[in-house]
Amino acid sequence: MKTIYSEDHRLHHARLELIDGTLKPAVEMPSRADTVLARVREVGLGSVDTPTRHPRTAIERVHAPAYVAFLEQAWSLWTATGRAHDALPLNWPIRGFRGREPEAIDGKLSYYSFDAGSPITAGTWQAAISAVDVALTGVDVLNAGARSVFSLCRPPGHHAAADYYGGYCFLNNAAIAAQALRDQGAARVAILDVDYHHGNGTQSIFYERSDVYFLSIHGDPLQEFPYFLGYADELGEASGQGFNRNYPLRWGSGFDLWSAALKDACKVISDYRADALVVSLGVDTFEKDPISQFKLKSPDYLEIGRTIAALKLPTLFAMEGGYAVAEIGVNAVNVLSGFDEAAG
Ligand code: SP5
Ligand code: ZN
Repeated sequence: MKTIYSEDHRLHHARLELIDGTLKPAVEMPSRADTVLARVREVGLGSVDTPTRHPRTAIERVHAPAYVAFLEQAWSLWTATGRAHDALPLNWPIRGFRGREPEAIDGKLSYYSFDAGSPITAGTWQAAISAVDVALTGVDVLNAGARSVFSLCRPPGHHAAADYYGGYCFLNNAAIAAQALRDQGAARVAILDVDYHHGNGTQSIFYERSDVYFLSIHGDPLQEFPYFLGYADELGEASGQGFNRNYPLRWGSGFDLWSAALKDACKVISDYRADALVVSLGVDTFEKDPISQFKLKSPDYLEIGRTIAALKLPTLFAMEGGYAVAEIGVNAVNVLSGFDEAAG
């Protein structure tokens, strides 16, 4: 399968993130994508292509224009107040607060985010739109007739909703790709999110729609970030009732429980008769992931790829999380190799 990759991911390079009550070197770092790309080349997965620029309208099919404009301007507004280090919000409008957008950049950061662990840097906007181009070029490859494509997106996207960022995500690459597939002819699209964390952004974007079915296997929100979404009883609302599925699993879960969830999810996707599949491919389910609590082993990722291939759908893999940098390449590419092997 072809890989789509842009060097522009490097422009997003956060120094520190707030985690565990302290500022630590950011785990979502450029070397993650380098390791995955190196492994793609090492195993000879297929050609590596540069993305083409796509119009901003494709982003605004998913994200609020005011939010996109905020992301574009955030760094210049932040530095205009005399700061040269990465930007982080500090507080949020919890119960009883007003929901009005502030004028001050510090207030805007709060207004458009849900966590203090996702720094905005000088190059975040450029990197984020390049990741969207990586995803949308993947859509072009599928529409040209390919069985599958790997969009090596960075920064990741699945925590980003229509008008807020968080969880290291700014623009929702997978959601934008799914919407583009719909706009270019697919009647029904399924998004299967296998990242360790719940894809709260993607879920919220499609929660009231029946044309995009979102399914996610992830750490139980009672125990794990993002805590406030991802329960099994979230089944969609309005027209989207019955078109959302969550598989929360407890800390310590291994591939037995995980693969049972995957098989159920694949049955749901098959019954939905999707025309195309987007996989939010996070490999932070790995046993040695530094911020996660599942116990998947490297060979398990081959099996995940084979199982997904059995759906026999045009499939776009969009890179999400995975922070065990030494193994992220082997694990992510194992999914793709397992898919290719089974797809023939
Ligand atoms: C795309 C993606 O995988 N985003 C993940 C963002 C997670 N950020 C916060 C994680 C906080 C979890 N607490 C870890 C405690 C480790 N001792
Ligand atoms: Zn994750």
